[in-house]
Amino acid sequence: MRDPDAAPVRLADYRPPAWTVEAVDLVFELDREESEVEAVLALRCDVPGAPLRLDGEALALRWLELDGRRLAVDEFHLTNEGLEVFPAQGLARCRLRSRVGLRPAANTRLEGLYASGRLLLTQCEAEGFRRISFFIDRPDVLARWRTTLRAERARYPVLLAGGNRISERVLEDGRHEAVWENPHPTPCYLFALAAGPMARVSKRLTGADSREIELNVWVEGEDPEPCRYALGAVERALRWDEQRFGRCYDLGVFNVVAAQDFTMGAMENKGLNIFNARYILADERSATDADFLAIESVVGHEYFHNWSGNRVTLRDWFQLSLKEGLTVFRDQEFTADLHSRDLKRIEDVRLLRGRQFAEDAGALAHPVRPAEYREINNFYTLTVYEKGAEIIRMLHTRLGEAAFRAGMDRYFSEHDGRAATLEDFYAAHSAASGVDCRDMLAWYAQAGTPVLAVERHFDAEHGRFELRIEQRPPANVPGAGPLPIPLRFALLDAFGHALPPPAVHDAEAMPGGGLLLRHARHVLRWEGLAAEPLPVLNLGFSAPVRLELAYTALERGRLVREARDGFARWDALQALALEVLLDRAGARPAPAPAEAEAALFAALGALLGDAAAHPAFVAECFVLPDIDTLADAVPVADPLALVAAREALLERLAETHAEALAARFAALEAAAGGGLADAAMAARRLRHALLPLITRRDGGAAARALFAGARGMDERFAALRALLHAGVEGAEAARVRFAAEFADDPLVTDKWIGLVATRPRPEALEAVQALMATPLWLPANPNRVRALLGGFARSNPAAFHRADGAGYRLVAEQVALLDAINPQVAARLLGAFEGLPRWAPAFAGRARAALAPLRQGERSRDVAELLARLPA
Ligand code: B3K
Ligand code: ZN
Repeated sequence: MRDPDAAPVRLADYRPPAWTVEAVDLVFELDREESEVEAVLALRCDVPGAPLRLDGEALALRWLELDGRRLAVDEFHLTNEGLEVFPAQGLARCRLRSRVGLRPAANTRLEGLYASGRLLLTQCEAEGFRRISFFIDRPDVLARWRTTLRAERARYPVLLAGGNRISERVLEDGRHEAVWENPHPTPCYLFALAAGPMARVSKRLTGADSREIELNVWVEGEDPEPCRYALGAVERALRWDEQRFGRCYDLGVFNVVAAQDFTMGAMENKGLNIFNARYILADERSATDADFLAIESVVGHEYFHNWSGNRVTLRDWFQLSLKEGLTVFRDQEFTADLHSRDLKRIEDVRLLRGRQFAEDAGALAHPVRPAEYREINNFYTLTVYEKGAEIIRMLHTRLGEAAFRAGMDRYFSEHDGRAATLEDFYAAHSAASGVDCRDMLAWYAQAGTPVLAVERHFDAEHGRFELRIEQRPPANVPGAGPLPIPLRFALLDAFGHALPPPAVHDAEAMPGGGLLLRHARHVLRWEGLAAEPLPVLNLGFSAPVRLELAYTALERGRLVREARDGFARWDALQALALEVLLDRAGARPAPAPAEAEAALFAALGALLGDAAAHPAFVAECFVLPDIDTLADAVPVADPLALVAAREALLERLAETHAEALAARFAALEAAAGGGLADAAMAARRLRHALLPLITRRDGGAAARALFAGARGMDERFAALRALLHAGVEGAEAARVRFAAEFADDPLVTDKWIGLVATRPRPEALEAVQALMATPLWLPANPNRVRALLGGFARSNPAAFHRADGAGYRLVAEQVALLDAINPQVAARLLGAFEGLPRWAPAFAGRARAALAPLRQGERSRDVAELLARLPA
């Protein structure tokens, strides 16, 4: 085990590798109890005289050979973290052969080689390969890979590794062998294998560059049909990347494997993606619409990594957002192009404002490119992913699609087969566009969300209108300087028409419209206006900032009705709801709360009655800001007061529009039965957004009827949620029936468990504890932990923040237990405390007390690092 107190890794200390691995030849003798790995590394020394050091953890070294000679024990030095080979020093090249033993079945960290069901799988990113073989485990060591897998044929009939399969044969004693070769220079974090009894769905196609490609999606067992939707998503992703980014697939086969035990969502290993089963397996009987959309998006994300991450990889882990932010941007565009751009933007901004802003303002805030880390796995965060994607989106907004595409082409061709930095990326874009956009790098260096405070001035006499914009540093990073902000905006005249851009300004015009603000202060001036216009700022959320601009309730109502794009209309509605909720919670007084509530209800009522309004858009409008978003909007939050205010507002909304809610729900019944077509999904989205409101008034009648007559999982699950969360008659009976029907499906079991954990009542805590005392509690299965404890800690503020502190204690105790099983899962859960510095003192005090015992025992590096950042 590495020392949790060891000095942090610093970006400033980066040095190119002294030794590199040019080629790797691996031979695995696979077995779930005891596997053996023989590795031959062709090594080259680039810094004459440098010692040869290899990373290695939890490996049972059998022997070492250097250039064909077995090494004596005094010829190398072995520690918990790796190996130094003394006779290699001074050599320009050498071949190191090692043999190690591994115990996959005992590997509950799910890092390195591990067992899941009857499968053997690997997970190497970020630093898992060192748990498979001694290696120079860093992303800037790119090698060519040959992997031989040998195993008992009956137990491991399918043997997959990265790259193309070049041979297979039957061995003696019931064993067989497959050999795979990956010709592209690839770092070890992208290595993968999968072995075991698996079935596949498959499709052959011809790439845009005429390459013949076989796509396979595999799952344990005999029935591959639930992989069919994912296979379609792979094909859509492949075609989209060809068309939108001109990127072709580069091997003869693309394999995807679904795993029931997987720490994250999925992993983009070269030619062999390994996925959490929840992002592969789906049919209408067992998956919701949100599941299908998430599958398509994650499949796209991992596929897109083949260029943004794999063909061009990272120089070091500090550059993580170079692949993650960029690839999130690419998957967001994929979904927007295939479905609805407005809706995708709304969803992404909701996540960003609810969760990333909170992360960036909390105890665990960090820059998109942190300056140091102890455990890199702690930095796979919303900040690195989602804020990272926003920075790429700002670049896209600034340059426009054509110049952005030219910059991407240049980046990919200049760095193909290499390890790159963020500087390389912005240099490629600057060179291709002729616009020096390297100033965007400042966004990566500074934590926190900048504020844009805007004042309006109208001089009626001269028809002059001014927007005075001040960029303020994030509250938690007081000294920060101004960042480049691409601002899109519009002014509406009295008739709702958009006015031309400002006549006078001191900012830089962007090709696609809008202005690039570079300074702390800007003034935009319009002349010759007949009446005061209504400005809409940060259109499409063109920059990830907090906008402070005071509107009256009437003006916000106008924006909901008159703004041009769906995002701006939704955003105005959210702002109205936020104002009402914060006022009602006593968190931030509104100038005219009754008017604001009236405007909110009027706008929602109008949307409900507007048969022409897109149902999915209306659904988004009915999803009011969540507690994270509310808490993030005030310097100190009382979570339970926010919960109460939100509950009360939903009650009044349900009452005010009772008839219209029921009418719209009924009117969409036929449309909602149309399978997976976008129109049917939209109808269900709206019906299921309205159902919880309807359930507040009808005692659960509509939800019970929907549950009984459900035409698929989306309806069935929406009905169950409405029933369970409201705790109405029939709720428990429905849960029991649902649980029994899907008892052998772990993913659907996670779904109902998640509902129990998120029931917005303090007693949800006892329900969670009760489940933990049953065989359904599987602490070594990350999906189950996330469903039960993740759902409780992150999505049930009413129970997590319980006034007796029991919610905090439950989570803290479980972090300690889970840390011994899977540190990444434990550390994720601990993240639920990130908001602690901004919780009202009574809550913060109880949370600190709950965390205190955790600070006593021995902890993983993952958990220790986060604990050190949470206030004691
Ligand atoms: N790159 C992986 C995440 C690996 C996480 C390691 N702790 C999945 C993804 O972002 O595509
Ligand atoms: Zn990714």
